[in-house]
Parts: sequence; structure tokens; C-alpha cells
Amino acid sequence: MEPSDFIWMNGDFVAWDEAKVHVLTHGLHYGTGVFEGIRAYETDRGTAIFRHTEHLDRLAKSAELYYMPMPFGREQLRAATHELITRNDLQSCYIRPLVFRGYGTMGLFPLDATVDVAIAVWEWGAYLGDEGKRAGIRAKVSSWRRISPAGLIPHAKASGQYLNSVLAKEETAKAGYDESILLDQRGFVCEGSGENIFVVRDGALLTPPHTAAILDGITRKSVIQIAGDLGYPVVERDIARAELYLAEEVFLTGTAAELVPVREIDDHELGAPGEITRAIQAKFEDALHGRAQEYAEWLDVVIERSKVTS
Ligand code: PPE
Repeated sequence: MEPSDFIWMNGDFVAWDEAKVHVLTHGLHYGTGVFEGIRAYETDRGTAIFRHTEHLDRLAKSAELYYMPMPFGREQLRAATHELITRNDLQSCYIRPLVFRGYGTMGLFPLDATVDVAIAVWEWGAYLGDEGKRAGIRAKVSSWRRISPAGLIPHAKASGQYLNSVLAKEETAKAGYDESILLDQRGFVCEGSGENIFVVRDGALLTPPHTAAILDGITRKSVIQIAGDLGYPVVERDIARAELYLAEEVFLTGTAAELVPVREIDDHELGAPGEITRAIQAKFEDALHGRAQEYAEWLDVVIERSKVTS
């Protein structure tokens, strides 16, 4: 991670090194936070944030699912993010808003604890490596199952829930693979440690449904739209583990990872990225970088303050 100059905290722009919390912050002990991962890209229209509104909506929904009142409205957070990117002089970046239970209350009852909000932006390269994006990655099915809706809320992007992803990531990294794939509590394919998953079989795209305990990925939604527009059938249905090995193509989608082909799963060779993966990846990259007119509305162009006031 490349430090930038400023972080936005509870309404103020503070120096990167000054963005601190107390060690008794509630969220640090109990994972009581919700967050987002968003990316901004350089485009012809200027720096543009991909599907910013959808990410802020999901942040608000995650907070609501944990009964956490949002101290700032979506429009305030949107404007703060624009100004933060401009102040940090970034042309492209990763954006991390975090809403968390703050300092002053200990114990599991959180409803009286303060809620703090921070937004950080920094330059972040290819999450699973440039080579991974180009040539595909090696994945392994984790022995850890994805959190069940019986015990947590897969639809919420909540800090504490990520211990599940961390365990899966640790296990597969130690075994020498690039990424882990988690099955859901029933044993069907769910998602990567930080990505949704798509499987190509007989020329159609399959992806697990909401009932498979997935995070409702914004990249997933975008890819479903793009695939449909390109004429590929998309089916949301349960996927058996062996279908991963029998697939023609498999790829992962996420904000940090973007669209990453999978070339090997559990030592079954799938081969170099296939035609459908390539076609969707190319269109998706065009959408991110403002080269696809039909998806122009997905971009929230950062208006520089100097341009607003002049
Ligand atoms: N599943 C999980 C568990 C997940 O964390 C992400 C995003 C996705 C699916 C894809 O969702 P979306 O980004 O809306 O398409 N993971 C974020 C965090 C990564 C991290 O290491 O931190 C991300 O990609 O920003």
C-alpha cells in the first residue's frame, strides 16, 4: 500500500500519519465495522469512480444490517471522496470507506457506542498480480466454508466477517496457491476470499445465487450486465465443486481484483484464459476506463474543486 497525503475522518481531512484511533476502539475488539472497496480510474473525462453510488448504497445497507446509524449521508460521503482524491492528487486509486463503532464503550452491547467514519484512498496495483490478470491464477478450494447466513450476514460487508476470508486466504497461500475458493455451508461453490466467481460451461456463464451466501458483488452485477449485452447466457444457480474442474473457463470478479482468469483449480488444469473470459474482461476494462459509451453512467467523474469554483 502506497500512503497518500490525507485521510478523511469524521468530517475532517487529516494527514495520513495522524489518522489514528484509541486502542479501545470497539471495532478493533469485536469487528463492529462495515466497509467498502471502490476504485477510481483515469478516463478521458477525468478521474472517475466506478459505480460509486452502488458502493455507497451497499455501505449504508451493511451499516443498517448491524443497526449502526450512519453519521454522514451518502451525498456527504460522495463529496468528501471527491475532495479527498483531488487533495491527494491521485489520478487513479482504491477507495476504502470504513464505518465503525468507536471509542468509549466496551462489551458486546454496541448500540450506545459512537460510530466513526473514515475514508482512505491510495494507489493500489493489481490485487492478484499483473501476471494473474493476464495469464490466470492458480486457485484452491479452501477447507473453510464461507460464513453461513445462520450465524452471520453474508450480504453485509462487515469487518469481523472477514476473519473467514482471512483463514481461507492463509490456508491456500501457505499451500502455495494464489487464491482460495470457498464453498458455502451446503458444499456448493460460493466465492473467492475477496471475489465472486463465474464458471463457463457449454458456452454459458454460471454464477452462484444469493442464497449461496455470496457477497452481492458490484463487479459481479456489472459482469452479468456486460455478459448479457455481449450475448452470453448467464445463469444464477448452485454450482457443484466438480463443475469447477469440468469448466471450460473460470474467472473471479471484485473491485480490488477486477476480472481475473483462473487457470488451475485444485491442480486441475483449465488452461490459458478462454475466449469468453477474454471478451468480458476486455469490455469490463473498457467500462472501468471510460472507453465504453454504453456504460458511461457507471462512472462518477471527480470534479476538481478548482473547476467548480472557476
Ligand atoms: N466477495 C467478497 C468476500 C469480497 O470481499 C468482495 C470484494 C467481493 C466478493 C466482490 O465484491 P465487489 O467488489 O462489490 O465486486 N472485496 C473487496 C475487499 C478486498 C480486500 O482485500 O480488502 C474489494 O475487492 O475491494
